[in-house]
Amino acid sequence: MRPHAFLTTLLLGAALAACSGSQASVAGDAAPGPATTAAAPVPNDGRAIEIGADDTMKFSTVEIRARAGERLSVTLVNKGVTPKFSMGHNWILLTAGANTDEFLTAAAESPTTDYVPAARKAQILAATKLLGPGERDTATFTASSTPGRYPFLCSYPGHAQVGMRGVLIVE
Ligand SMILES: [Cu+2]
Repeated sequence: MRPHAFLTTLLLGAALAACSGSQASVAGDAAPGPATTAAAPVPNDGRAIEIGADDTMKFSTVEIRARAGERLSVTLVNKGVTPKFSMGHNWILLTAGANTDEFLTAAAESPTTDYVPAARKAQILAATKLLGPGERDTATFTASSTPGRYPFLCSYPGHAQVGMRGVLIVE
């Protein structure tokens, strides 16, 4: 009697373990959904430019040169490992006359829109999404027909201030 009860307990335990195991596997199967979507081909009919970003808060490219009216596809790749909530990166190209300091101040006050200030959207010429580690996103746009210097930056609070900024020079 006792050995039988013991065996039943063992089997019950095994069944529970199998059950929770299968639940974990279901959750695991669901997780790749968004990742698969993110890996889908992005529209990039412009000249491809890849910019890396990582936990050191630097863009791998801080100067881009383009012809007036040239089509560009800028892909930002977050090669860091720190979670997005404390180390997200984006790539935002602004108008030539934009005040970047004021833009960044407004961005820091816009956590609910991934640090993209809604009131200053008119100053944004192109932008990627805010990326977590391992993510990438492409912004395809046509460079201005007006030669000049167009600032770009990461609008995550504090990042542009320590160097995540650069310039698109349209010639
Ligand atoms: Cu950043």
